[in-house]
Amino acid sequence: MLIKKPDDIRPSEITDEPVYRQRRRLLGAAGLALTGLAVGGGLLLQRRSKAMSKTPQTAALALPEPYSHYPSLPKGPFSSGEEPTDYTDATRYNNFYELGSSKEDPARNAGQLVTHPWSVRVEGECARPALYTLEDILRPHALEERVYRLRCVETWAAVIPWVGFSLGDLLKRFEPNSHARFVEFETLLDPKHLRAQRSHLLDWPYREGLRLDEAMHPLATLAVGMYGNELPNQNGAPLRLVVPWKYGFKSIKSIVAIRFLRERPPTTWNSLQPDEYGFYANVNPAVSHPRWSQARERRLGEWSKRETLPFNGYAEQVASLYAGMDLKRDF
Ligand SMILES: Nc1nc2c(c(=O)[nH]1)N[C@H]1C(S)=C(S)[C@@H](COP(=O)(O)O)O[C@H]1N2
Ligand SMILES: [Mo]
Repeated sequence: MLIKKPDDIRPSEITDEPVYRQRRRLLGAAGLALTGLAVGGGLLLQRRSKAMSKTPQTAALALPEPYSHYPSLPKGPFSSGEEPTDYTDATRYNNFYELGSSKEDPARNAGQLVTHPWSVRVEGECARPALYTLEDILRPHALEERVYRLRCVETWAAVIPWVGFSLGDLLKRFEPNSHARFVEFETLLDPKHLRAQRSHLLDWPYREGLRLDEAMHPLATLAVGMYGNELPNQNGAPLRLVVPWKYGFKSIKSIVAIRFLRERPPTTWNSLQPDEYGFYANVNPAVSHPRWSQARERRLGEWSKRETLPFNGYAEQVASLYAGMDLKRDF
């Protein structure tokens, strides 16, 4: 045979070292799955090993070593002491539909997201609406490392060391008035570069929203980085929301607009399928998604499932925000 079958090419010939090691790990785990130790991991496993095998040709942007940019930041409030998810997993297995709909697309297409220059439009019920440059937005805020659990509604989960600050500290600077009851966020609309936005995959731009009191909670974070570096494009550079007690789709990426509103805004996933994706989207093991139970979850890089905790383990901090609400109805 003149042509090598892909299987005959050793991964070390075609991949950089961290990817090679990662792939080895996945293949090792595949062995475990076949012996039945990782029941139910099939789909995730398949998707991930596919992602890894495509990585050599497709890793559009190289990532710096962890902690190259922010070598040591003070730990922020409520940081988890749990082991963070592998940096490679957190940056190669993503949801960011603007960069494609499969888990490996965002890393592969990361170069489509143009983040310089960046500005954020602030509008609505506040004293200081304006177009702010990213520098204006960030200047007064001291950055912290906030290690938070992330739980996707699809039942995969992670522990991410974010670099950021409290969303509420930024929102206060715009002086919301007494009519402001909700905050809406919008992602960049740029179909010229973000090719997926030329399709009707979602009703672009991606939109999310919070009640103002949720947004002011100190756990609600604006992130500019992770793992001691600036945010990789696939994770929502240059500025994204992190709401750790809610399903991941609330944590909107690459924010270009913040709007203070009197009424609850329509949001992307809730408008698309209101019976599947609630506006509140608080992590709740007792309320199943129509297609999957939310009782358990699987962390990236792990093969056994964990119990899902109410509010993703942040009930002590946030449950009081929902006092008197029926969380089965207002999910
Ligand atoms: N603009 C935008 N933001 C988004 C998404 C998206 O498709 N577009 N996906 C969401 C979903 S479903 C999840 S689980 C998280 C994933 O974040 P991560 O890829 O950094 O882990 O981003 C959220 N933010
Ligand atoms: Mo998600």
